[in-house]
Amino acid sequence: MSGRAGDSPAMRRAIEIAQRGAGEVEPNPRVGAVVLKKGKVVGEGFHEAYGGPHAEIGALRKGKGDTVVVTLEPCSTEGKTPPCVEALRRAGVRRVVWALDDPSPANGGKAKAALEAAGIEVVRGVLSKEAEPLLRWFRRGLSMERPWVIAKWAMTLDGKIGSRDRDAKWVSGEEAREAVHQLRGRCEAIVVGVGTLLADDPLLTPRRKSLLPGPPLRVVFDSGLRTSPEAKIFSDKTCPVVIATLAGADAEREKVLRERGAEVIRLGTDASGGVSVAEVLKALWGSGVRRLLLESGGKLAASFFAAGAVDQVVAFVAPKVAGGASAPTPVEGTGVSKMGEALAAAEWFSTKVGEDLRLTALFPEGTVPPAGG
Ligand code: AOF
Ligand code: ZN
Repeated sequence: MSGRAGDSPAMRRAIEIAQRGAGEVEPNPRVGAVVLKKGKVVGEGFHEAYGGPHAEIGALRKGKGDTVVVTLEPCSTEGKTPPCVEALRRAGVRRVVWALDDPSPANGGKAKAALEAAGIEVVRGVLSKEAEPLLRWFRRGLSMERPWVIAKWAMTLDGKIGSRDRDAKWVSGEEAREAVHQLRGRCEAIVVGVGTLLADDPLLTPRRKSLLPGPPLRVVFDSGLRTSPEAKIFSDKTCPVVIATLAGADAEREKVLRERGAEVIRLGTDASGGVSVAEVLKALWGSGVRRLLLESGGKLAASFFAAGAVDQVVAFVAPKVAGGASAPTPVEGTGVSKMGEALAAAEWFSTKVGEDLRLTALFPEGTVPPAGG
């Protein structure tokens, strides 16, 4: 039941490597794990991607030992991956040490009894204060009862998502576009507005193997049911199409789109007369969508920001300048009147993807423009 001298240094290391999942795992927790054999580190792992293997599994793949030190209580139920408690037992681990109990109703407080029943010693609460920031966005995700929303765009160095003629093929390079396919495979829904659908006619499927059990939903915000029955999205039957429209939309057009395989849902309006972002998110949450990728133009993105519904931005920045006062930008709408009112990220980081920069920002709950602005 008691801690050992090596537990704290190993936990410090687990906390450090857990942070490498930042921007990749939300709203899942950032989790790091270290495997010890007779006090020596033989394996390390972290939760690398939403839907991907958990930290303990990655660490045990690197090396087998007698003790696993992990930042979070291991999961004991089957999620997107099999339960870690079971994997720890099968790996012959004798002691499991963790910092924080899992705050989720599914897994919280269940591991201790399960591990002890298998004869495994459990130590809880090691460096819990230091590990707490790893759960910041996870706790937020658990409390908000709507999907985690990632707004993604590709822009030029001068902040344009297309030319003055709205030509957007291509702003970013091939590697960045590849990264977007990967991101699509790590979200349960991909969202666009009908404007983007008509202009670009995207397929919106992940062209890479997904980490998730099912295909993502493709969701179109379309208040006037302008979606063309000939749109490319209907040529792929593997990812369902959901069209979110308003109560008064044309019944005949709905029938045509249904015949093409779409599910049409009728919802209320937001302040600007479009389909309510909050209502769409509520409906998608009800169908099990936990993480959503918004690939819209600036108008719909502005509606999401105005609804306080953007948790993360993934922006690819290409080293080129398009210019043009009328060229489209990622977030339109009214915007703030004073720079001091701009929505500030709580965390952000950058990586190089091919020629482009990938910027990831995580946002506290907040709106653009601020309420009444
Ligand atoms: C662990 N180790 O590395 C993580 C855990 O979305 P899923 O199916 O991957 O499951 C996520 C749930 O598992 C999450 O809600 C949390 O309870 C736990 N996360 N658990 O043992 C990990 N990421
Ligand atoms: Zn797990």
